Amino acid sequence: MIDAKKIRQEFPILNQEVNDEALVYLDNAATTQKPEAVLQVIEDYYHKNNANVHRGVHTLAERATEEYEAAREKVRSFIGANESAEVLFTRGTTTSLNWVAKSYGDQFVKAGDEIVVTPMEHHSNLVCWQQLAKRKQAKLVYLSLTEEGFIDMDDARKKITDKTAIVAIAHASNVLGVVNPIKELAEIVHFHQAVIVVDGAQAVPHMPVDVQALDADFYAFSGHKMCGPTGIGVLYGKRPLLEQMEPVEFGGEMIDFVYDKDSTWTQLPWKFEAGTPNIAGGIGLGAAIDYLNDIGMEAIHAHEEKLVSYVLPKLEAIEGLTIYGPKDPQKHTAVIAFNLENLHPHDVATALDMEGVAVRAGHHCAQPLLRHLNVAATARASFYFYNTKEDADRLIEAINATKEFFNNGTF
Ligand code: C6P
Repeated sequence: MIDAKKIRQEFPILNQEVNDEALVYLDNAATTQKPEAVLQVIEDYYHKNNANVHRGVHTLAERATEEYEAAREKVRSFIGANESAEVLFTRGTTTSLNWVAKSYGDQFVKAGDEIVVTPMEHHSNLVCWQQLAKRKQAKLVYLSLTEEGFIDMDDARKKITDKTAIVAIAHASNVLGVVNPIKELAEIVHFHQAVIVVDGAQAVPHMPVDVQALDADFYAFSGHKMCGPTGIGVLYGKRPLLEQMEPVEFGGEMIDFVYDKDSTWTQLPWKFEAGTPNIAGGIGLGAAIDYLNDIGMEAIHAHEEKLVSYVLPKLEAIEGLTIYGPKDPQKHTAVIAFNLENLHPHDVATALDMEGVAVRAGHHCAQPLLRHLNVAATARASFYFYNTKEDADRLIEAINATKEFFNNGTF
């Protein structure tokens, strides 16, 4: 069991006041905070080992390379990949998904093929497929959602066909708080000889993920949403697919031989990683994985489930508050999008900030989903393992104070 009160002491940023109130950070779906242990590893790297990787023979270059490649191995083990060659470091989920669309998509998708997505996709897992469909005269097909926001699997079975080339889908939604049945979908997708690309940005930080058990062909996520630094992310791909694919970027690090008119590529995973990589970022992500492993992903998941079971009914009990996504706490991740009747979510988020409670408001980079929900924007509270029951209480109190303020003009 997690002692969140103790754990949060390890996050220096959480120990501050905002607008004269103790900070309650509930914007973890946007980015998470970083524990001292991760900050220390990054600082140590720059203090002691900074050098370029894979090139030098001197001691610092060897140390930097060793640390960076050790981080790749940590990622491999964390997501259950078969080998570290299948783990590509990228700038984040967005870059990872763009690489698949640009490389695999441009090579293997043909005119008339279908690319299947859902209305709940983040723009990062949608716009690159729209662009690919345009480049290739392929068709974008949307799966239907149930009332509560789950994928309608009967519809999925009808829409994923022999015409399907790619199914691109979020593992967990950044708005609805649903987890999609990736393994079940992968079976359908593979029956039709297509590939499944999974956007794991909101899943990997919050639950144990095993890419082989899911049978995902590609799986993308970001370091900054799991206690790591910004500017580093991962694209997992099955070796036979990555082997066939052309790199997206060209330059140093990724070549084997450079002739006057043409070049050959080095082996996986470096074939895709042109230029000096985000070395400190990779090492920082490795440290974040060590940190999460020490706590345990099962324990993190269980703690978040407990928080949701505690806070969701309290939110539901607030008059005039609408929650988007499933009402059953067992089926809802720790991302809770909501609106207050007659109030703009930006006003709600600003009022909550005055109470020291940080939430996000807007379209959450999911405009098609918000159109589907028939709203222009929502407020969104998103919890992580360092959030406490008291944080949840502060959210409820702040929402009630917000209602009071807008109704009666006083806090
Ligand atoms: N969602 C949010 O507040 P990047 O920016 O590349 O690290 O991650 C993009 C991304 C992709 N997929 C999903 C499901 C996501 O939630 C995100 C990032 C943040 O919801 C910032 S918009």
